[in-house]
Amino acid sequence: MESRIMKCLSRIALAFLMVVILTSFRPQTLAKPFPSFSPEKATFAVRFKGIISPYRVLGVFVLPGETVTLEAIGAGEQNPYVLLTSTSPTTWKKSRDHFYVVQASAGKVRQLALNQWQWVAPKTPGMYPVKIRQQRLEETITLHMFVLVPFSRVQTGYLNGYRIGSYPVAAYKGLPIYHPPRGFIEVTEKNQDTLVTPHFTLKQFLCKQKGGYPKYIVLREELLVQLELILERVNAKGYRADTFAIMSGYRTPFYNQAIGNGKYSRHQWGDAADIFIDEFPKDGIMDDLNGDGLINYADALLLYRLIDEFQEEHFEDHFTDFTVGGLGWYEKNTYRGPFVHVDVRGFPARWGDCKRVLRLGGRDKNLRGMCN
Ligand SMILES: [Ca+2]
Ligand SMILES: [Ca+2]
Ligand SMILES: [Zn+2]
Repeated sequence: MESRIMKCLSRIALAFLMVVILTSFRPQTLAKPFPSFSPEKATFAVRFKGIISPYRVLGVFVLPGETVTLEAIGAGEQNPYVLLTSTSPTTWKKSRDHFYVVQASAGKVRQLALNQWQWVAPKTPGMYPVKIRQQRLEETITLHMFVLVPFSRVQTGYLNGYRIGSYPVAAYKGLPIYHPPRGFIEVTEKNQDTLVTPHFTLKQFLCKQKGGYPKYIVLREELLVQLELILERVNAKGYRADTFAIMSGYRTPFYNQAIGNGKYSRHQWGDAADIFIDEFPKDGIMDDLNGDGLINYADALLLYRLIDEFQEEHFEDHFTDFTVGGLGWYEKNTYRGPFVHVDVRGFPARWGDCKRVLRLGGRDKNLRGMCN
């Protein structure tokens, strides 16, 4: 009797075990394949204002009437490129062959040489797309030319009703990058989703201060290129991300002061971003990058190290302008998760949130090395 019950029980147990085994070995074919990351680079690059960018889309910031020299480089100088300009993406003006023929409605274009043009920005602030097209390869780089509202339009700390505050009167160590910015990008509800690189929109850099549209921000092209380069690196290292979550991009001096930040914070000049990876899950805080079940300084430190390593490697090459700057990591607090600050101030600076981590009892061996 007892042995029959035992036999029956063991049969049930065996059946249960089979079910467990079968379900755990179920083929994973139902999972949606995750699309791989594309850096969205063209096979050529555009050079302007001393910046080189291969990205298919890039925001460029110019003053009303400013003259910019644009040059297509890289994919063989003999390849003829054409320049297309427009007031809106539906009214492209195009040249007949590699020589610019049609005068564009937005701004003035003059061909300087093969694959080199001079573009004079319109007088009215706004966004004017300019495309450089390689006819044979059918490849295009689109520059989103933002004509800025000049800095002189700020009156008693306000620009068109939006509070800016005041920039430091004395530049830090007399460095030109700490002079007040030349102008502001006008951000409206309509244009805020404009791409400034293939993986970042204007909206991501908005200051977190209260107030309606239009809002105004400052951005530097060097930061944009830097963020794309880091994003590509992060994906190459196996951390799949379509963009970075930007906790803080541009900050008006008014806002920067209100949150008690340093007088010379690079966020006020539009070349700093506080970033984290937020993909799995997309919940507004840093992901568990190192997979230890916790979301804390160690994940920020992992991202910090990826960027630091990348910047080290590129210190001497032509990306120098984009890769020399500030880098800092931060532990989470009551209000937000861990993150990394990155900027392109032009000289190196490194810091970490050691005090908070050590106070919380961090026992990371690497961390002790970093925090000595
Ligand atoms: Ca997350
Ligand atoms: Ca973690
Ligand atoms: Zn920051």
